[in-house]
Amino acid sequence: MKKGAKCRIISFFLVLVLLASLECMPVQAAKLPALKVKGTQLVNAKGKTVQLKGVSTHGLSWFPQYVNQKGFTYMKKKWGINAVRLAMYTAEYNGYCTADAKNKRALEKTIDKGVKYATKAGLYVIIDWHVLSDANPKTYEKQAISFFKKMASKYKKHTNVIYEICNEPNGGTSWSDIRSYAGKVVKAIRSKDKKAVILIGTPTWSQDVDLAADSPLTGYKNLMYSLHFYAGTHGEYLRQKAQTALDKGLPLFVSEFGISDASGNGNLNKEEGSRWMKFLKKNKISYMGWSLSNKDESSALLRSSSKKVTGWKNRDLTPWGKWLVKQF
Ligand code: IDC
Repeated sequence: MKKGAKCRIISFFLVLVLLASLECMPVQAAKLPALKVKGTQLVNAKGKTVQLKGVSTHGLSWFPQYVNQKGFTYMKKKWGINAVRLAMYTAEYNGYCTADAKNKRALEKTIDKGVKYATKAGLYVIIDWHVLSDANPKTYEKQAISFFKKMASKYKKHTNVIYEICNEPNGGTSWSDIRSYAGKVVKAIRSKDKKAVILIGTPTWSQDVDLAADSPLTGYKNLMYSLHFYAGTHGEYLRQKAQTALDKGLPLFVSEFGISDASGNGNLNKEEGSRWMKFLKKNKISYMGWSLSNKDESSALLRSSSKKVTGWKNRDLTPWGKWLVKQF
């Protein structure tokens, strides 16, 4: 082979390697201002209250197609959202801790893409360790520590990344178990990132915020506690719990909610939903609607007949989807 041809082949491969490594590198730090927790509120650098509003994906292994640049940018521009939540199940349906190494890599890749697309779209992005059938976050505590260390070291310069360390502890998991788990995971995140906002789940599917308020985690800044509700099932009694927690100074974040019943299906309760929205607005609590998917269930934002992954029109949205988009 001629020397020139050899050179061209080598340069071609060098360019390929360079492109591949660029693809793996985290994107430039976001231009979005870092948020802090002050009192019970999320605030910007000037101390002004910020209310994040957005949607949660369904499980990332189930519906990865909705993690795409056009979709994220569309929701920001047309729906007016300012945040997105990436829900990664830990146990069920190809969960991060139960499926094989290949699936784990695929999930991490989807998160990388999600953060990249959110950053480009100008959205805050929540990385959610979606504890559900595994009930007690201590079940996969070791895995959580190494996962969040990895994420925090990768995204420490991304001022738009928020960590949610356990979606919904349940099955009788006590606040003291969650508190002990949170102490370890928060420590792991803080060893890489001193400031990122961290959301901590609460007992009974992230409802018992009053228990967390009695003994919140101490020694760290920028922690918030998750409050989840589904208006078809949860009403005034849960708002009372939330009020109790707020009165004790606990910062709350609604990282997931719906207006169907708690199964994610059944009838919508719009009246109760409106009462919740009033409560969130009054207390400037951030909220993320479940779920950006076209699964055939009433908590999906998209109709099952719609195969679009961006550019949704009214006819692509379910009744819940239409209702939620009006709230943003
Ligand atoms: C539901 C999904 C449904 C799935 C089920 C079990 O909508 O398609 O089959 O999980 O994985 C939560 C959970 C969230 C639930 C949702 C509705 O955080 O994962 O999603 N929900 O049941 N807490 C209260 C309600």
